[in-house]
Amino acid sequence: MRRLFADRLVFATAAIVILMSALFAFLRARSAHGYEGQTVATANIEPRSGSKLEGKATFTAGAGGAITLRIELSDAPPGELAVHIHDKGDCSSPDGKSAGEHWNPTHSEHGKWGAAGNRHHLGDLGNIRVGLDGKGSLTLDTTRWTAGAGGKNDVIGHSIVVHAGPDDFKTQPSGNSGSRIGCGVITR
Ligand SMILES: [Cu+2]
Ligand SMILES: [Zn+2]
Repeated sequence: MRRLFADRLVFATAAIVILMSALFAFLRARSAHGYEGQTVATANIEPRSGSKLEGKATFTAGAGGAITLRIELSDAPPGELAVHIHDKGDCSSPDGKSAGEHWNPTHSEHGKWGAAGNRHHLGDLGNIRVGLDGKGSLTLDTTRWTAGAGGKNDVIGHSIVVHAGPDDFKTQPSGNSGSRIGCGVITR
C-alpha cells in the first residue's frame, strides 16, 4: 500500500514538472514573439519636411519567431520612396533628422534587404512604390528582428523613416534617398 502511494506521488510530481516546464516555455515564447497573428509593435508615420504623408507600420508575430512588417502610406508623392528603420526613436525635428542614422546593430554597410551575406543594415527596408493616388505599401517577413524581447535586434524604440526619393542601395551610408518626409517611432 505504501509502495503504491509512493509510485503515485512520483508520477504526480513528474506530471506537474512537465506541465510547468511546458507553461514556462509557452510564456517565454509569448513574451519574445507574441502570439502568432498578434500585433507586437506599431508606428504612426507622420508628415515631415513639409509633406502631407500619413502612414502606419504594423509588426505582427508569425510562426517560429518570424515577424511580418506591413507599411501603408497615403497622401505620399508618387514614385519610389526609400523606407528605413532609423536608429533613434525620436521624430521630433521638422526634418526628421532627430531619428539619426539607419538602425545598424550588426555593424554592416548600407545595402539592399536580402543581399548576399546580409550585407545591409538591419533597417534597410527598401523602396515603396507610391501610385498616382498617393498610396503605397510594403510587406516584409523576417526572423532577424524581435519586438519586445529587448535584444540588440529589437525594433522597439527605433523609428520608421520615409524619404522623398528612392534608395539606390549603394551610396554609403544611406542610399542617397533624399530628405525625410515621414517619421514614426516604433512602440509596443
Ligand atoms: Cu532612411
Ligand atoms: Zn541603410
